[in-house]
Amino acid sequence: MGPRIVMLVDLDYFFAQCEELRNPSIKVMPVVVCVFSGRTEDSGVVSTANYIAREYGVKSGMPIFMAKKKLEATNAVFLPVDYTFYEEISNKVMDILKSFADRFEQVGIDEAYLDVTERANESFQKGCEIAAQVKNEILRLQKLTCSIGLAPNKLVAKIAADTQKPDGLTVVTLEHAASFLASLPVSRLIGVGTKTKARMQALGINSIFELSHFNMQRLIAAFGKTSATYFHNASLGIDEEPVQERGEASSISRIATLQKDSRELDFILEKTNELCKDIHAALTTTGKSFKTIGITLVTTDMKIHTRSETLESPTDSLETMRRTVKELLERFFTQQELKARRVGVKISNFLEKQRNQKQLTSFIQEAENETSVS
Ligand code: TTP
Ligand code: MG
Repeated sequence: MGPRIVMLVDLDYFFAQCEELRNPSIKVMPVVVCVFSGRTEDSGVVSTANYIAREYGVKSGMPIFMAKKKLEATNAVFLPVDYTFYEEISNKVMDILKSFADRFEQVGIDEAYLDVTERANESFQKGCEIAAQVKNEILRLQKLTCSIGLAPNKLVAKIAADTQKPDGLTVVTLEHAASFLASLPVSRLIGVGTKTKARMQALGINSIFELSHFNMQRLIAAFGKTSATYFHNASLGIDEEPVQERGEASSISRIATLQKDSRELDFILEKTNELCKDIHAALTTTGKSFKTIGITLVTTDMKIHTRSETLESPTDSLETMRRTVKELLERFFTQQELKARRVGVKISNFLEKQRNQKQLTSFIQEAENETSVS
């Protein structure tokens, strides 16, 4: 069985592109979509900007007054966010994407992973053709451009998609995954934020190549086993996270809002332990056991993050559920510097065994043997 074929589709400058759809005459101007806080006329931050505005240095998260300054000499348009409108368009695009996928996972308002392994007959060439069709259909039906990364897993697909924007299609095969990543800075890996990047720099690690060759014992000493293993595997382009359908029939989930935004593990665990207990009670009535445990975090920037772990064998243990949730949370907060606003837990049963598990496992072992020599 060949490697998986996974794509990440990310719509270009999404909120601003939606605004251009509504009013095509602004397409030739810098367009800045703003979250106005209402305190003063210009207080608030930039949500996103079109690529014309980006040429002037305007970015997501920048204060509006700063964006106005950068665009002073232009005919720039500043518009307030209209989530309802963007969501409507997002839903239509997601429906198109679903029709192209064996398995589909939406990860944000303008992003989704598609596993196309089966319909591409395990051929990367065919996968590329599907990716091109996806781009054509989104353009034809919704008049929107997107950027796609096509790769053997989610991790590489995401980085590939970010490489060429807007309107890009970047393909990275299994054989080229490690060399594709090697020259990139570590900050390109999901989970390496400003703090982790600085800690890696202090260890002399700047590029992903340097990370992949860094002594494993020292990496564990610096980041702990779970994160060190993640960083090491990620640096080699190894990632086994499946593309997960949301809302599967065989899943039980609970989500709750935290009393305050937080990244404090003990505080969050109090809430997730309660959720686990609820889920476990519901599970008991079904008489089933589960194999996959996932967490969902809505962070202060309103983005939705999910992480999951699939166990070797099914279980109905509350303790295992809680322990796995704790590990997933620990890993998430080592990789992200965001605070959580809402937390969720989900358990699910996977009927089919993940198709390429065996092959990837042997790839990991080979890769580790190679690097442990250095
Ligand atoms: P992104 O996909 O990160 O950004 P984008 O689509 O605007 O641009 P790109 O071409 O680089 O993909 O985010 C999707 C939408 O989420 C974006 O259009 C607006 C919103 N958003 C914010 O409101 N604040 C932020 O800080 C970011 C990063 C995004
Ligand atoms: Mg986008």
